[in-house]
Amino acid sequence: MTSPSTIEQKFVSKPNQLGVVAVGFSGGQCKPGVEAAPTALIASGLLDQLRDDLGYDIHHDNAVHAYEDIMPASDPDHRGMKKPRSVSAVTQRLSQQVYEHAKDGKFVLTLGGDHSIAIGTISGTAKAIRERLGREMAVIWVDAHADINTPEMSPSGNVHGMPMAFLTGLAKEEKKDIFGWIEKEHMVSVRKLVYIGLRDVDRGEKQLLRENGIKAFSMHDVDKYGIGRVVEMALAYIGNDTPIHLSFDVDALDPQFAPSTGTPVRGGLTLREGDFIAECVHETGSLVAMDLVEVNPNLETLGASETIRAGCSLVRSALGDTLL
Ligand SMILES: [Mn+2]
Repeated sequence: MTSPSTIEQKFVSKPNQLGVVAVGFSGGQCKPGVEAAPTALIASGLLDQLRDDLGYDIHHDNAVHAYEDIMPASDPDHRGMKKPRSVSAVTQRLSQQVYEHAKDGKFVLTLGGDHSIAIGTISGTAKAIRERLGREMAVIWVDAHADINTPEMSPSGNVHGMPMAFLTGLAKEEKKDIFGWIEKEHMVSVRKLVYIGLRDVDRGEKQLLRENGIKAFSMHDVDKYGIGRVVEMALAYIGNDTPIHLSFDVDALDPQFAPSTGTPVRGGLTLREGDFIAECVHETGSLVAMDLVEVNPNLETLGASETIRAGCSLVRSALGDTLL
């Protein structure tokens, strides 16, 4: 029996239509395997559940995109960034794919892939929401990491640690084939960004968050206030008249619940706390898009299926599944 969400949706004109983009890309970091996540998530029944249990019409091209046709032949480091042209090309294409769904008034679900793909997803929804509704969108970034390093600040050079820097314009690049395609219309204001779950933030990032007054709830805040109050404060900060893009890195969850991910950090959210965030964001009626990233089914033989199950649960919760 299907039980669609009863929440009235404010910013998607076709609330029972779900655009899905499956991104099998791992070039924003160095560990192979994260490109296998969309196939694993879909094989475990995620899209069937969204259709059969939650009543969504799924718009998916039945492809897991690896974007091999647009990979540059040569991709030397630039400003310390690894594989800058590859990540740029993939995210530019992805931006267009997400934009097409969002422009049409559908929810957009993107299955990654490493977190660099958020450059594509968020730029795509931000542009579509500006055009369709004349509004700026907010981003809720649920993650152990802030992913807001500028190339010069980044200790690793992996672009999956930089997406929010490019999306807010804190990092800029002129070269069109290295994120120079990101225009104002693709960007998100630092005032519309909220973090939840942080616990492994680089020195430079801490300074950047402070200097720009970026709203961030770390695990310290979750411990202090409880997840209920944290989510309440996060949503109050965004306000109820702003479309929300939820970018969920599975490493926000404690490794106990999501062990199979590239950069696990102890002391994270429980699965229920993760689901709770997603449920509350759905309840706002303001959600327009969600990313699920950094599930890496190849890293842990034992923990892979658990991590995939956790990922599916987060997506279902964000799309309106309820416990009762
Ligand atoms: Mn991340």
